[in-house]
Amino acid sequence: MKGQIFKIHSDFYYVNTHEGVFECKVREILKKQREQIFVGDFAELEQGNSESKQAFISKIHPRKNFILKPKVANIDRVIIVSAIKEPDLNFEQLNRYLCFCEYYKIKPILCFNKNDLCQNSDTVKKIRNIYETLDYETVFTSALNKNGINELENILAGNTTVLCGASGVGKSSIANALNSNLNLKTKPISEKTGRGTHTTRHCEIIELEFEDKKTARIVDTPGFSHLKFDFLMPAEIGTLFPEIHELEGSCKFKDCLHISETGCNIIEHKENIEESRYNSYLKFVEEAKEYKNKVTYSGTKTESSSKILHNKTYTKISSKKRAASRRKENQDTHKGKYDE
Ligand SMILES: Nc1nc2c(ncn2[C@@H]2O[C@H](COP(=O)(O)OP(=O)(O)OP(=O)(O)O)[C@@H](O)[C@H]2O)c(=O)[nH]1
Ligand SMILES: [Mg+2]
Ligand SMILES: [Zn+2]
Repeated sequence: MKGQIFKIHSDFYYVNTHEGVFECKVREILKKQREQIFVGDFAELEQGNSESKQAFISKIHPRKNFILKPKVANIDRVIIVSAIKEPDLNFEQLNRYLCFCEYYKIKPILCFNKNDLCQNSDTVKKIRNIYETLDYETVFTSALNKNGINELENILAGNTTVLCGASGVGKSSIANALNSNLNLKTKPISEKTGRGTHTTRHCEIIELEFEDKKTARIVDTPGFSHLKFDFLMPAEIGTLFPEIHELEGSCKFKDCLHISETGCNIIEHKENIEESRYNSYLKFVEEAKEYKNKVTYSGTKTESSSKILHNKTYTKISSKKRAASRRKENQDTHKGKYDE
């Protein structure tokens, strides 16, 4: 019997099937293979007793796609939820989530929540100026007074969409605004730190049906703040910023990092790249440099170490070969834009 995992609580996996919901454990063999299991995975179930709603997961079907933070598989889009205020909008954090979507090739939608707290502010102008110019789809919402929730329904309809974003920005509140029967737990941000309190602890797929009978699936997730670009080479970071990527082909050096190199086309067109975007770019390049330092030239062909992160395996090979293969990959990265 096949089903889809919609919730994981410690050792228990909750699976939706044609015969209803099953509470499952995982077969030892899968655990031994160290197979990671994600919410959204399609699983093969073995039922011990035909009366019972308990079963074992014996196989995980190949994934269409996945993201690692939060761990979710087989999704159509990611909505990056930010609060315009309370907590203050963190542009670097937003760019991080955006670049992760670019990396995973999953279409991002930017949701700016709590717009009841502040309209037409400098922050809102800055948001419009940066992200609408870059052609990212944006929506302004208030989970509190339901402003923008209809527009959000239209964006969600027919898709499985993950709600990502820092703790306290209002992901669960938005889900509750989409369906008032949900009653997901929400909690005010801490007065002391001004940050969220990590209220949601698990990812969960939630089925929605709107008044016009359209349906959608969303995944509520815990807020994450520890995303780092410590698994890419520095020269790959530019591919994650569309406004940099479209210019970097004309830099004099193919491995140009667009920091202070001669003949850099990005530096030449600096006015085309918004300052906070460029600062985020520089920060991510620094993180990637730390990674590069870890996997520098080992000098032998016996590949002594490799690192499996995200869906890539990096092996210690000569920097010359690495540069060549990265170049090819950079060219490939934006071929299909998002795999929808
Ligand atoms: N004024 C206002 N407050 C909101 C809005 N959306 C959410 N909040 C409040 O913000 C706080 C945090 O909301 P949550 O929905 O718990 O945030 P979350 O993103 O799910 O947080 P985690 O589960 O910790 O990741 C709660 O007190 C909500 O009532 C909004 O649109 N306007
Ligand atoms: Mg929550
Ligand atoms: Zn350059």
